[in-house]
Amino acid sequence: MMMTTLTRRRFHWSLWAVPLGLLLAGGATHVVLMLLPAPADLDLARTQTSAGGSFVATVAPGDLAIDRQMTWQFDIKDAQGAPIAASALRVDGGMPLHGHGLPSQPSAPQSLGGTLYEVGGIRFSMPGWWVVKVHRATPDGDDIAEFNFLM
Ligand SMILES: [Cu+2]
Repeated sequence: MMMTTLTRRRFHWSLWAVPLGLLLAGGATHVVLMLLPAPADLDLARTQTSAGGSFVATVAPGDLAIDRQMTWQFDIKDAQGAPIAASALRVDGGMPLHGHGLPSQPSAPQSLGGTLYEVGGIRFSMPGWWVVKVHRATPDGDDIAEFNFLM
């Protein structure tokens, strides 16, 4: 009777050892990533030219806050300085060192007239390095302008 109890207890431990180990290893990797500092030469400029050069975007994020839905304004013009159809634009983002996106789904950009657009539903959920990306759909795929934020 005693032996059976001991064996059963040992069996339970071995059952937990693998998932527990994986959990700890996964957690440790995440902690190491979280501790990595953002690049020292991070470009914090609020005006950025897209990687493909098809547009220039300026962001006016207003008051930055953690864990609050924010509505931001963007000035976005094509290479000729003209507005871009709002339907060709979208915004997303995330934390490059943590491998996760925004905890929210930003709304579709709304034209405020001219080259001004408004995007709601932008949220940061923790301190650290965040990237917010403006995508412009083009026949050759998305052209993207990136903004860095240190929270
Ligand atoms: Cu994170």
